[in-house]
Amino acid sequence: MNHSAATAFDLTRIACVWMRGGTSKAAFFRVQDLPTDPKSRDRLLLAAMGTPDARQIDGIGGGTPLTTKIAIISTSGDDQADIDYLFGQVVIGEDRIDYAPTCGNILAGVGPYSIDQGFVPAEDGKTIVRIRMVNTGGLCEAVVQTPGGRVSYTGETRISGVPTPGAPIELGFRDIAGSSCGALYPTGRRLDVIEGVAVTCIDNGMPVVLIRAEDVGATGYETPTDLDANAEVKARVEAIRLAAGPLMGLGNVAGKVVPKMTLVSPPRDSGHLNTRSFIPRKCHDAIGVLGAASVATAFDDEGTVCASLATGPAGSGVRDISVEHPTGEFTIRLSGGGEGEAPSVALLRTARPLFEGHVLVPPATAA
Ligand code: NQM
Repeated sequence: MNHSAATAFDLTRIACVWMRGGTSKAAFFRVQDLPTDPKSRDRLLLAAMGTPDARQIDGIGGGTPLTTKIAIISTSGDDQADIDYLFGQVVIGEDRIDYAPTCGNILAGVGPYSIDQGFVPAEDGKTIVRIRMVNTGGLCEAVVQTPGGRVSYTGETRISGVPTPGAPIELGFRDIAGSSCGALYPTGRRLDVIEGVAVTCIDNGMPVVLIRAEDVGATGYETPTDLDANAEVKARVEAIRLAAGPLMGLGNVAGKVVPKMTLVSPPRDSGHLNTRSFIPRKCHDAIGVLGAASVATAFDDEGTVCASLATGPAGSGVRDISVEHPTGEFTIRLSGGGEGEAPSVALLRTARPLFEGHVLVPPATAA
């Protein structure tokens, strides 16, 4: 740990980069700058974010699940990866970090961060960073723009939910089916009835329960604010989630942030389906990356709750599934798969560092 001299002499300084990855934000740390003991590490990270205060007034956290995330980066010991990415979801209003899920949005920042920090040497043009998602064991190849051997963050790529364009970061995933549940369809079926409602439980990178919006009394086109305020819909969704958890092999999910819950409905624009996702107690302003991968996979398959929504692109070649969400759409590229096999997933994101320096915490929390 770096306890070097600071302007604020009685606070501990930890090197930190605050990054946007896709439509989320996280504090990025190098593993060597943090305590090795997980309890001490988490105490320090919670203090840095300012939690359990829900407003996070005494820390750098953003006060919402999408802006209170942590990424811990190290060199990988796995032959198939260059980098190990450990993700932490700070649970808003609580004194804990949930390491059960990974996060595909924050994953978009891992390639560029790893090059910037010297973990991976940059090529001239593009650099491929092979990332192991420690939380779930899945692998991802990130293609980062590195003209002249340096990461470029600027460009013309736009993603829904981010007002400014940036350099594209291509993410291609491997071995993500059953990431947390052990199987693509963890209940063994494409359709289950839980709490009297037809659902599809799927895990192609993220455990997700899909529900037709109308089946829980929603239209599926509400704003996230309206859904967050709708106690009846939220109670029905949470009851289904609590019952789905054990069926998906996730155990008691009362205190967990998985499975995510996605309401599906017919598309409104030119997409294939429309979504509203609870992550899991608050409605997402867009949709998670791996959440969208799981939703697209269910849409692409037969016999799921999506079957009645629309007809997807046919065939087993490359299919681009456009998932509509509250702030636009997210295209997920699927290839291969079928007959019980999960398709491969590829997609495009942008990311950039917003601030780099040191986060300061009271020394008692850094002991
Ligand atoms: O599903 C939010 C996000 C996420 C996770 C959440 C994500 C993913 O948008 O891979 O990106 O589902 O809690 O950051």
